[in-house]
Amino acid sequence: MNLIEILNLQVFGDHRGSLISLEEYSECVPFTIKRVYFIFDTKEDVIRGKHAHKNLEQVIVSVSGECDFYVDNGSERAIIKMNHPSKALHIKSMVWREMTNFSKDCVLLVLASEHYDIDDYIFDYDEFLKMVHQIQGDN
Ligand code: T46
Repeated sequence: MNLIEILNLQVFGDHRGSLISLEEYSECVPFTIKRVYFIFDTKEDVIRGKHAHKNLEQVIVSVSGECDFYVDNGSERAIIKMNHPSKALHIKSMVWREMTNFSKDCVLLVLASEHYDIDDYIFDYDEFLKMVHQIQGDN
């Protein structure tokens, strides 16, 4: 399983400025968008996330400012600097995520494949690893 997909979004720019468009069922958003949320005004030294999702798929863009996005699928890990609106992350299910180093002006826009469901969250890292190994059949 790919740990994460980093997408380069097309920027429509002219003398007035720039525009990026995201459409469901496109190459960039390969699911129905059931929910949109944005994260802003995150305080310094805060770690957000610290969970994985059983089913949820998301496309995430830093539309302003920057932060670091740590991802871990149980066997691979990466830190992606989210520092431009044309850079999107497509995170599928069963990926542990943590977001840190938020700049004051950071706004993360998230397109989600499912409605909010607290039962879809895995908050315990050991439980996450156990589930990953069960899915891979190597427990
Ligand atoms: C994720 C990362 C990138 C809602 O009521 N509805 C929602 O759709 C969401 C996303 C959150 N909430 C409530 C639940 C909490 O009381 O908003 C509060 C903050 O959410 P949370 O602590 O989950 O925020 P993050 O930044 O840790 O995680 C969020 C998403 O929850 C998560 O799915 O992948 O952003």
